[in-house]
Order: sequence, then C-alpha cells, then structure tokens
Amino acid sequence: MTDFNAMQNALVNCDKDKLVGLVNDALTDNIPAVDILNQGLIAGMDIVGDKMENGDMFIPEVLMAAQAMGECVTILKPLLGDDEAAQGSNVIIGTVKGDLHDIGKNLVSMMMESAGMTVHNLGVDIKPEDFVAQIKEKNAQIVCLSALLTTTMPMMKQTIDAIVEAGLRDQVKVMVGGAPVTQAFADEIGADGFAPDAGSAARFAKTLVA
Ligand code: B1M
Repeated sequence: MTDFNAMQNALVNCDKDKLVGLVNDALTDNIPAVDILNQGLIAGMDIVGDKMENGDMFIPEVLMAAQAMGECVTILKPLLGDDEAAQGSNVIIGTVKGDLHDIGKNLVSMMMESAGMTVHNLGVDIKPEDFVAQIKEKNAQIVCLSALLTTTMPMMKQTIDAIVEAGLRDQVKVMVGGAPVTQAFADEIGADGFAPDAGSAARFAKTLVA
C-alpha cells in the first residue's frame, strides 16, 4: 500500500535514501509515475514551501529537499512518457534572469521531450539576450520561460521585448509558466501561452506547433 504521506515526510526531512526507497517501492507496486510525482513529490515540495515561508525550514535544507526530489524525478523520467509525438519541434526552455528555481522547469522540459520534442534546456538565470541568441542558433519554434519568484516575473516581459527587438517574434511562440504566473499575466505581457503544470505545458506546446 503506497503511502504518499511517507514520501512527503521523507522529502520534508531531506531523507534522500528513504525517499528514493519509497519511490522505488511504489513503482514496484505499479503506482503510476505521474501519481508518485503529483501526490508524493510535488505535494511534499508544497509543504517544504510552506515551512520555508514560516521560517521552519532554511535554504540549505530546502536545497537538500530539492536534490532529493531531483534524484526521484530522474528515476521517474523514463516512465512519464506520452506516446503522442510532436517530432521535429525545436523548443528552448530556461528559467529567467535572477531566478535559480529549476525543478518545475526541468519537469516541463522532460514532459516535452517525452512528447517527442527536441528540447534545449538552457538552465537557470538566463538573460534575455541569451534566449535571443539561442532562438537564432537552434532555430527554435517555441521558447519556454519559467519563473518562480514574483520579483522575476517582469523579466519574462523583458525577455519577450528582447525577442521583439531582435525581429524574431513572428517566428517563435512564447510560453510562460511557474507558480506565480497566471493566464492573465501571460496575456498582459504578450505571451502565446501559459500552462499551470508540466503535463499541460507539453500538451499546449503541441497545439502551438500543430
Ligand atoms: Co525558493 N521560493 N527561494 N528556493 N522555493 C519559493 C518559490 C517560495 C514560494 C517559497 C515560499 O516562500 N513559500 C518563495 C517565492 C515567494 C514569491 O516570490 N512570492 C521563494 C523564495 C522567497 C526564495 C528565495 C528568495 C529565498 C531566499 O533566498 N531568501 C531564494 C531565491 C533564489 C533565486 O532564485 N534567486 C529561493 C531559493 C530556493 C532554493 C535555491 C533553496 C530552492 C530551489 C532549488 C532548485 O530549484 N534547484 C527553492 C525551492 C525548492 C522553493 C520551493 C520550496 C519549491 C519550488 C519547487 O521546486 N516546486 C518554493 C515553494 C513552492 O513552490 N511551494 C519556493 C516544485 C515544482 C515541481 O513546482 O516549480 O511550481 P514548480 O513548477 C511547476 C509549475 O509551476 C509549472 O510546472 C511545474 C510542474 O508541474 N511550471 C511551468 C514551472 N515552470 C513552467 C513553465 C511553463 C509551464 C509550466 O511554460 C514555459
């Protein structure tokens, strides 16, 4: 019997070995990878976020929890496949300048890869000019911007502005996402799309290149 609470507790306690063991046990019990991700890992990370906000967890602990989650995401990655293909689509993804959060962005990247897209994951703290350079170099059809901080959301607009200034706006679709981002914000800054989670981001990206 899979206990998602135990996974959440192991994540909050930064107990990587226990968390990996629980994830592997759940897979042995044929629990779908997407349920482990959503009900175990992402739900656990939400608790970490609450504790961080209340001062009950500090940055080094949050980083350890993030590393433990990252290891489990690597285990789940091959099992999160989506068999509808969007082959040939070239996607660039990165977390905007000033923002170091990468777990959600990596999940989006993974789901898009699973959907058959070629994803160039630029990493975190990516400057607008670097997105522009990579759009040109990779001849991207979609650029995905992630932000987890309210303070870095304006950098999404600055990145879109840089894409416009470079004369590339007509050839690339822009998707935005991350916990504080909303459809209204996406509309306001002139993005082509927003998705609230990694699965819907991959599905939406497919509609953009269809
Ligand atoms: Co940060 N942090 N953090 N942090 N951190 C938050 C975001 C926060 C909400 C915590 C809190 O206070 N409750 C808060 C932001 C508050 C705000 O802006 N209003 C916060 C803060 C304040 C900070 C610092 C400023 C703390 C400090 O230094 N005093 C600092 C900033 C550093 C920086 O970026 N410059 C900081 C640092 C860190 C760590 C480095 C310690 C670590 C990140 C490690 C890493 O990513 N490798 C960290 C973490 C782990 C978090 C929380 C706890 C968890 C984030 C996460 O990974 N969630 C977070 C609290 C929370 O979110 N509950 C918090 C799991 C992940 C799967 O979800 O990233 O939302 P998420 O991604 C989802 C969707 O949003 C969506 O799909 C994903 C999967 O479904 N999505 C997209 C994401 N990108 C998308 C793109 C798309 C579409 C969908 O299209 C392009």
